[in-house]
This record gives sequence, structure tokens and C-alpha cells, in this order.
Amino acid sequence: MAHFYREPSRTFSEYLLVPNLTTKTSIPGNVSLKTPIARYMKGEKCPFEITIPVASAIMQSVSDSNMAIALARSGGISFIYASQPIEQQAEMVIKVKNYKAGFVVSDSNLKPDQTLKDVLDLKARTGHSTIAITEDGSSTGKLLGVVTSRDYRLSRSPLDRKIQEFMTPFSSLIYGKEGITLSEANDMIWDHKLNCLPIINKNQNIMYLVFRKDYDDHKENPDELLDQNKRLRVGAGINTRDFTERVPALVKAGVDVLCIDSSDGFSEWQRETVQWIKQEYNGTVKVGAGNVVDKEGFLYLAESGADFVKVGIGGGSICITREQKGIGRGQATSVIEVAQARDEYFKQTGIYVPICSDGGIVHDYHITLALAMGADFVMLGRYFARFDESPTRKLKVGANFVKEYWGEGSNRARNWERYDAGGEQKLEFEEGVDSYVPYAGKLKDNLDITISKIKSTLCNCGAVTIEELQKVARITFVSSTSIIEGGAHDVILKESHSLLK
Ligand code: RVP
Repeated sequence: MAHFYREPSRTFSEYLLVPNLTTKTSIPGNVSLKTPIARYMKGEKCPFEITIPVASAIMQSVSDSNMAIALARSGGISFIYASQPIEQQAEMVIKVKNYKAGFVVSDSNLKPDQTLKDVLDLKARTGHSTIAITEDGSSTGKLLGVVTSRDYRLSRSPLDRKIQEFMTPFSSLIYGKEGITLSEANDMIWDHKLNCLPIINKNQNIMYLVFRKDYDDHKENPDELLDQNKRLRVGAGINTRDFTERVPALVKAGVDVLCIDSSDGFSEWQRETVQWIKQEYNGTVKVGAGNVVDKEGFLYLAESGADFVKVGIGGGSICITREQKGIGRGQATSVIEVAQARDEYFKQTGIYVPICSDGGIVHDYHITLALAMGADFVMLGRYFARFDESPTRKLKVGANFVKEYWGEGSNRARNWERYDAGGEQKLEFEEGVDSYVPYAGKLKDNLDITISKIKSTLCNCGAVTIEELQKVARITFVSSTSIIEGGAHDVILKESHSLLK
């Protein structure tokens, strides 16, 4: 006879945290949200921590290199989507790894024999007024001068005047040399009252520009997630089919962590994939697996060697797996059960395998609940899709701006690997929808607010780390009537209250 679970499975909205004593030291300034994302042995330090407990989803409409740069700069990690050709995904990883905070590759470049008209045209196109003048007009050519709007007076100069006649020539430029640190570059900018400092290599080829404003920006991101070489960290999704080709290309590109992207990860294909990676790279390449929703699924992947295990089936905002196939489980219940299994496994083996709650986060407090229930970090799709940095189009629908957001199991993404149980099948029915989400502006502005809410709730619970929260949290189940009590009620609202904040 089939197994029946005695309790219904539940979602985050059915729970709340009950405050503990808040001591005078439990203040947001003292809270650290650092969290492990790779397995480690008891008594050892986790080899891979992220500064804030959030990852962006392995989805075409969420995680490309732009998203990865923005999120790593805030301390989280993106997993670049796997439903694309290997070379293209590797290119995205390379772009993130080549990004140097504060150092930008010049996007406006001309040759000395071009004209003032070319300068004006380029400025109109890029919106940037600092133009590097290089021998071949490329962004890495020999630097011969720089043009800014201080170098010409439109009322006096004819449009066909050659750039070499009015640029600031190399001989008069202040520049930095390859290897200079951002803070040294900033000192030069201040000492010489510059707006921009070109950085050149030993052949006088331009490498980067450092702008005064970008240094300030860098200082505002103390949580940046960097590797030993001070490059941003980035993850990438993989599948269980082409991993023998995809993984080497991603590793060569410098990826920091991989994750098998599948709606149902309790499979022999996942074990095979994890074990191949572990063997091929002697355990040095980190790989997460999933998704699972119970103890058995967790243990299978943990014993297979997964560095972290992702939890959740059917809870994603664009996901219709439960409707289509009748598989899944309430997200809160899944996290609670898997976290218990993870803790037991740790007790028995001394190996800690972090877990990630994936999908179904609607309110910011759901993140704190997931952490309190035992998740080490969460993965979000809808949340990040709303920002400027997501790869999709921003449109105006009616009076509102929206961004496009589609599931990996939708016809639009055609990511049949994620939904396939093996064999040579193709995506036959959709498990995801194509949708819009309200446009919400810049990632950093929104994420800063989310993170301060999480820190504040930790203080209410008398905790200053996620580990402490997991030990001391008291979680109450709420009745459907008390859920109504929790929102604004019995008043006439002046403005529409956005549920999507
Ligand atoms: P959400 O944050 O609720 O938008 O959920 C994002 C998650 O939904 C992803 O990380 C993934 O696990 C899942 N997903 C992605 N595509 C689909 C689908 O098409 N069904 N589901």
C-alpha cells in the first residue's frame, strides 16, 4: 500500500517567528549573514561561504553575467543558466571573472585621425563623455590620448577637426600602471584632481579606466564576494546529459561552483554526474545537486558527494509542475524535513552538507523563515527577475512597468533537460509559464532593504548569526484567520498595498 503522510505539507506563509529576548548586543550592526554553500567536516572551516544567504535562480530570465556581477557585488551568488550552448555559458562566466570592481574596460574608443563629429556621435550613443584615443581605435589598443568634454568647445571647433589636434595627448596624461590597486588608483585620482585614470600595461596599451565615482561605489559594497585573486565569484547550472563537455568548459572559464539544475534530483543521473565531477577534479570542483523534498532524496545526494543540496519541487512562482504532474511538496515542510536529515547526517558522519531552499519566496520574511527552519541559503527567481540587472525586457503594460519572467520548463525556455527523467524525450508538456513581474529598479536598492529586514528579524529572535537563529528560533504555525490578522485589515487603504515587496 502507498505511504501516506500524516500531516499536510505546508508553505512559508503558514508560519511566523516568535521573538526571543533581544539583548543589547543583538543589533543589526552585529549581525553576520555569512553562510556555507559547500560541504565541510566538523571542526574544519567551510571552504566556500557567501556573505549574504541568497542565490539567483538558474534561469534564462534571471541569471546572466550582469545579474551575477550585481549579486556578487552585494555578497550573494548567481548560477548562470544552463539552458544555452556551452560556449555561450562559459563566455558569461568569463565576463564575471574578468570584471574588476572599479576598473572598467573603456567602451568609448576612437582613433586620432577621426573627427569631433565622431566624438559627438559616440557620446550620443554611449552617454559617456570620456573617450580613449588608441592607435587602432580598440578598447585595448596603444593609448595615444584621451578626450573629455573639457577638450573641445562646440561653439569654436569645426566638426571636422581631427581628434589629434585637441585631445589630451599621452605625454600630458596622468596614468596608472598594470597591477595598481583600486585604492592606489583612487589616491592618484585625488592627488591630481582627476575624474578618470587610465591604466596601461608595459606596452602602453590601455587596460582599464578607473573613475572617481566607481571607487565610491566599490566602498559601498563591503560584502563583495571575491575569490583569492579578488575576482567576483560566480556559479553555473549544469545538466546530467552534456556534463562531460560542459563542466570542463565552465571550469576552464573559472567558475567557482556548479549546480545540477533539475526539478527532480532524486535520480541516478544526478549521482553519476556528481561522482564524475568529484573524480575528474579530485574533489576540488564544488557541485550542488537537487531538487529534493525529503530525507531520502537528501541522503541519496549527500552520499553521492554533493556539496550542497537544493530543496523544493513545484513551489516556484512560474512553476506548474504540481498541476501538471501531481508531484511536489509544500516548501516549508520540505525544508524542515531536509534540514533535520542534514543535522542527523552531520551527527552521524561529521560532514555538514548545506541546503538551499529553492522557489516560493514571496515576502522577504519567507527568507528568514527558511533560514530559521534550517536552510543555509535560499534561491530566488521572481525576486531577481524584477530588477534592472535581469536579462529580460522591461515593458510598459497599462500604467505599469514590468519585466518578463518565464520558467525553465516553459516552451519559451525549452529547457527539457531540467524536466526530463532521462532517455531521449523532448519537452512534451510545459511545466512553467511565461509571465510578467512588476519592475522594481536596481538590485542593490532592493536587496539592501531585504537584508536589513532579515538582520532586524534575527535581532528580534535574539540571534546574530544564521547558525544561532537555527538554534534559538521559535516558529509558530498560524491559523488561516490569523494570517488575515497579519495583513492590513479593517481599514480603508489609501494606496494599493503591493504584495510583491
Ligand atoms: P521563484 O523564486 O518562486 O520564482 O522560483 C524560482 C525557482 O522555480 C527556480 O529556482 C526553479 O527551481 C523553479 N523553476 C524554474 N523554472 C521553473 C518552471 O518552468 N517550472 N521552475
